[in-house]
Amino acid sequence: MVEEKYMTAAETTENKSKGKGSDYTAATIDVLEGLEAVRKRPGMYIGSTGPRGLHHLVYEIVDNSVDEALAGFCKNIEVTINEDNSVTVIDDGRGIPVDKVAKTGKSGVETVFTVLHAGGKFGGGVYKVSGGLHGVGASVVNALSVRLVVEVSRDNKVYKQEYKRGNAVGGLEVIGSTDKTGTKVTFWPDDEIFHDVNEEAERVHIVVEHDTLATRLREMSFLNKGLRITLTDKRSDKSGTYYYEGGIASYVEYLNDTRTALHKPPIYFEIARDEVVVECALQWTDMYSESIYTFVNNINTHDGGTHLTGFRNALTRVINDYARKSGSIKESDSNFTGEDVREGLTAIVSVKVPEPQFEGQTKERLGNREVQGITQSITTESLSDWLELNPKQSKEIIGKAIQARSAREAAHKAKVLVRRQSALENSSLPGKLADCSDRDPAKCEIYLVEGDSAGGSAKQGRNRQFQAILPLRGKILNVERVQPTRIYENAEVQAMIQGLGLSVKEDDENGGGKGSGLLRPNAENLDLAKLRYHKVIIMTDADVDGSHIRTLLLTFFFRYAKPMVEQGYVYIAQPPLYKVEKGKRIEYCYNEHKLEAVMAELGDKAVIQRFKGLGEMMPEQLWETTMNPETRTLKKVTIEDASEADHVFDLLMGEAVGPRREFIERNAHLVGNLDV
Ligand code: 28F
Repeated sequence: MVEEKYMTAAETTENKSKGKGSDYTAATIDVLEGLEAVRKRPGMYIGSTGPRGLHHLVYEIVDNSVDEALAGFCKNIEVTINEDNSVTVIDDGRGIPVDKVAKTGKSGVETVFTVLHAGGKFGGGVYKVSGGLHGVGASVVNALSVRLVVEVSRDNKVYKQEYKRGNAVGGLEVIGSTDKTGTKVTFWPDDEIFHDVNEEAERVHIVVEHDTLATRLREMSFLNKGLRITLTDKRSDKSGTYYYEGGIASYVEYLNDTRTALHKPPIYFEIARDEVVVECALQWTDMYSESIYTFVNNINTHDGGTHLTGFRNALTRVINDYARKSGSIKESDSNFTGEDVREGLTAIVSVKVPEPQFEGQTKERLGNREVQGITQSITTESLSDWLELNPKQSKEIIGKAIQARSAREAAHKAKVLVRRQSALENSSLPGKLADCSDRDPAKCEIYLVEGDSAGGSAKQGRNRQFQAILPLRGKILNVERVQPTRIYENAEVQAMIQGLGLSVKEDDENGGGKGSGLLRPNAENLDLAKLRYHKVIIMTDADVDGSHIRTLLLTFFFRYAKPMVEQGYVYIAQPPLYKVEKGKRIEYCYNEHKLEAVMAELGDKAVIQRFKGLGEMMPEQLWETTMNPETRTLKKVTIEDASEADHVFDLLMGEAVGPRREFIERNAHLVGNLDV
């Protein structure tokens, strides 16, 4: 079964950096061993040698420029993807120091580009993006580049040094004079390291993608207000400038641009305490889900941490206190839960911490205990002041929390969910689920198939030992726009919840009460131990309808079962688009590119069949091409950037027809094959 897998080229190529003979200082040996280690196991330093790892190289170099901005010396960063797929980054910071660094006996420039983690150890701004665990530093980029050229402008001179696969090919030379300061780096990623493996297990070269960089660079400019970042793609002449005076308040407005805000502008505050800077932007909308993104020194902490805990504690406390003090809720009324006050909230919490401690498997959770109290006290003071000063808008916000609380309590009282929960418990499975015979979830997979005809051929084509089929009728509920409790009323969603065995852990703090089983947006207490299949495979037609239902399903999983996506349980089946036949030869083509190649090979005598829908395929064809683990390709759904995914779904699901129409037209390829 082919899943996403990248070979580390270094495992296939002897490392060429080993020099022969001449004397090495300790530092030189350290450098050689460091660079060799990077080329031997690049995945250890940049995560993977696939597209994500390749883009990581760009982020490492840009992060060094952002460090200069954080230190207050850089205002502009230019990123260019050149025609030959090399990348150039230019900043107008102070320019990397050129004098000798005592520790390494090399110039500051050579230190930054040849000593591992140099960026972190050698000064620079107080809050280092690249200095953190996430920043492996520019030396890793250098080691994984077939060539790298750095030019430094400072002290009225332009200095230049060149490297090949991390090794300096000359000294730091003065090549000119200037009255500017700054640093310019161009690097050519080493395609011995970065390549993809396609269906035919052939190596295909991977290149930097404009849109991928644009998302991260836009986020960087939101996080660093006043920093101008331009991106130019010389291969397509696409270019964009990201510059937000409003910083994360503009970020919140960007995320909410397809929603109806309850107050304008977003609430914003930035306060420093004990060397920690807490910067927050909040805006409530008419949505039912919450979107809170947190950052430490510009690093996205997807798993939250002490800053998020402090923020959420303050939010719940302040909203409850204000609601009572302003008489919006009576003494006898119950308190709002955290979920109630966060319903419809979009917020960015961005803290700057001198010595951040990251925890968790992916090091994306902040551990510093002191930051919780600092964030909590700053948020309490700032939010209380804002509520006092904006009584009209505060009333809107409290009104939303009141709605959320009553919906939760109504659902709880109605016991609708408890009945549902007992139904789940005695596992009365939906009628149309064609279950598999194996009972071990780890071995089982379920196909969510659109329409009864495709469901029929999937049931016939499958291996009933470990493959279950759940046909889903037409457009399932658009979960984006309804009260969380109403999703259970939708037969399709309920069949899926029961079929998959989705439920929350008993003692959920959301006040749904014992055994409420309430599946709410952003459920963190999803009980994956009860999941009945460890592969949930979305199999829809390759047309716009199919991609719409796939997007609805993905929205449901993102909003109500995010851990399922994060832990890699959700997949998208890849049915073939064409069948090409010539004599005995049959070829299935999964994309236009492959079709062209096969047609070129077989010539125009070949007969092409375009599969418009899964239902057109014979059951054994469907098995052979799309369901047989030996021959199929499954695309694992990963959350590359929840905020982007959030935004994409919002555009697709939101009520703002204009932006959606424009988005679908601009991204037909994306919507057609939504892969986030
Ligand atoms: C396009 C990539 O890498 N910009 C950088 C600086 C500035 C300083 C610095 C960098 C000091 C001795 C290591 C300057 N003046 N853009 C970049 N701009 N690194 S990287 O210092 C790094 C250490 O060697 C800098 C005073 N302090 C720091």
